[in-house]
Amino acid sequence: MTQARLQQLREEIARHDYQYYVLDAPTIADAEYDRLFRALADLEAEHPEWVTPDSPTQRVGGTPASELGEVQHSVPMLSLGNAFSDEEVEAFDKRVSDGLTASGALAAGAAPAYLCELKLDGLAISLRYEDGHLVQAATRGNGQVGEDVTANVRTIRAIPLQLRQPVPGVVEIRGEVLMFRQDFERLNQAQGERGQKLFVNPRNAAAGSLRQLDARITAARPLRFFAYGWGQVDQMPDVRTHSAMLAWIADLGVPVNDRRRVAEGAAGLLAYFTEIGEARSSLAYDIDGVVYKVDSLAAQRQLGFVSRAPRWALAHKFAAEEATTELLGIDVQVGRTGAITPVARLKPVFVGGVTVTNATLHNEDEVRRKDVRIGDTVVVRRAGDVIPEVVAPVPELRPEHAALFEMPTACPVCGSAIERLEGEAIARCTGGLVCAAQRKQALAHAVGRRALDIDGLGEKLIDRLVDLGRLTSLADIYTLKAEELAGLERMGEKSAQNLVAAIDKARRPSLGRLLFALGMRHVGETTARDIARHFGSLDAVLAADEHAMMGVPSVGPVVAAAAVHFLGEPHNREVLQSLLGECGVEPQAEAAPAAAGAVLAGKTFVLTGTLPTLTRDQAAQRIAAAGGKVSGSVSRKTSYVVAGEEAGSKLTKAQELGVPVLDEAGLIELLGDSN
Ligand code: I6G
Repeated sequence: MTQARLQQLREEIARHDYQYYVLDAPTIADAEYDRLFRALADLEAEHPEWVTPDSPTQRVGGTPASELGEVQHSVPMLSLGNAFSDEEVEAFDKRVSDGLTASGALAAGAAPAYLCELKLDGLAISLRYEDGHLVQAATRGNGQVGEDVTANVRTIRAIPLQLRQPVPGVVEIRGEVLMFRQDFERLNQAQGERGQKLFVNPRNAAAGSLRQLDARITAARPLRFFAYGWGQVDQMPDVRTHSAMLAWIADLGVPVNDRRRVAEGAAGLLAYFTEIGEARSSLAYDIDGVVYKVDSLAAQRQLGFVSRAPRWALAHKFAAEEATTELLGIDVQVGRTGAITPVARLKPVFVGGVTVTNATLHNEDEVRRKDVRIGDTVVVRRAGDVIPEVVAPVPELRPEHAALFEMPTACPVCGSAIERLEGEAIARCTGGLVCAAQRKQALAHAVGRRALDIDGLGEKLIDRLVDLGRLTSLADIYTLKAEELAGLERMGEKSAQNLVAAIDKARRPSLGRLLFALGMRHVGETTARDIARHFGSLDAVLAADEHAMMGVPSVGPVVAAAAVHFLGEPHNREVLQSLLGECGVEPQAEAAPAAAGAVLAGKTFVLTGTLPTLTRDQAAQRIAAAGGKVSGSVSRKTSYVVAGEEAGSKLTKAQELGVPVLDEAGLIELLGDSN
């Protein structure tokens, strides 16, 4: 009776592991699972003679090893050919279809079927089951001989100690051990709290955890596993395709990632690659690409191998997002508002599809927190269009001469003092517009699309004109002449004339655009427009004190103080006077908001990702009810992209084109109380 109860508990626990790790659909709470586990452990403590190696209580083994032993793989663990471009994928598909068509295995003109899978960023291992029992686990090693990590792998709850169906003889299952991102964050948090070393990324954490000599340490690490293939299988099931074989492996109780799919021809492969690329940031784990495999096992056999890689499979990789390189120095950069950002000067490294030589270190505290030192080897990340950043140093590679970063006390551009106010993370140059760096960026902001919209006056040209001493304030822009511009490097006569025409057009900006162009702290595009509408004229704006400024519906005390302070500065007053005087700038009254119910008239929106409360249909209906249009694709004409979670390529495109991006709250604010 008690032994029957013991067997029942083991089966119940194995079933819940299967529900959780393979089906991703747990049916009991963690506390209930723990209760079953404790009941089994108690029963086994009473009857040690009934304990078997397959029991879930026996995942963590005895004494630590002195080293990891070697394992000869019965079937070599292969590597995969790589592709980084569409053309390489097309060439792979052509090789496959030509090969199969020539032998008659594929009808002429037909597209081969491929199984597409994720390329998980983990560690390849091989699990050996004999008569359904896990007997050995080994890393890939050099493909022929790997390291024996059986004791460690037994602690991974996603990996069954016993298969769900009895399979006689040997079954070797191959796949990837990895750590989910959230588990990695939690592990690093705990490591930090205990004063232990932090891991650089989930892959390193998984690799470090798996290669422990003491399996008790591995047991405390949240590792996962997904199978993608097999080695020796004594009794193959009756399957004809790779996809059916993976379904069989999942039936045995071993997790197989459910993002796999069968696709046809190069077009199908590239569509899968795009789809996974868009979903990548919302996956729970890191991937570094996708893998395509000819689905028919007979076709795989026919295609065979070239050196140690199958001709029937291809890894299509994303441009690497992380790489290591040497930190040559740390410079500081001055932003538009004087913010000082430490910037890493790097030995050039190819990462995320481009060569990176600089990466942000955000601020002084971040440099300290990450303990990054000049001379270190550092991990650099460039994900999508995000500015490259230094993730962490590699402490093992730290040279003796590695030096700490010191925040300079004077601005490297203008020599003014750098100060950091109490409670602020950011140090600032106190030079204001005396500082050429701040001036350049203030001018670039002023001529931007959402401000004065002066086409042809890009950052490089502004830098040049500031360096020449030709631009000292916004007013100077309006005195630029075609003759002097045409004399500049890479500036033809025609471009110079076009630029002067664009400057002339910018003599009649709306008052809101002019206020936004001034670059007052806390005054964004919408606030600038609200102030313009509220006061009606620049004179009225200039006459306003803080109290009057707070009469603008969207303006609170912080914004009011900043705006009134800025507009009261003698230097800023002078610039405004020049603009209105000799520069001939005539700000135009801000158009009234569209009639109620049509606040979004003339605006085009693109929706992407999942919004927190509105469905896409609801959001589209509300936009339409407010007079706006919803379009499916992003172009320069798009007024706003509304992005939620898992937003994909549309968001990237919006960022590339400089189209404003709103979240749901931003959309609701824009809708106001129109509907
Ligand atoms: O290293 C690999 C990662 C993923 C693989 C692989 C895979 O499929 C999803 N498949 C094979 C056949 C091999 N390596 C050799």
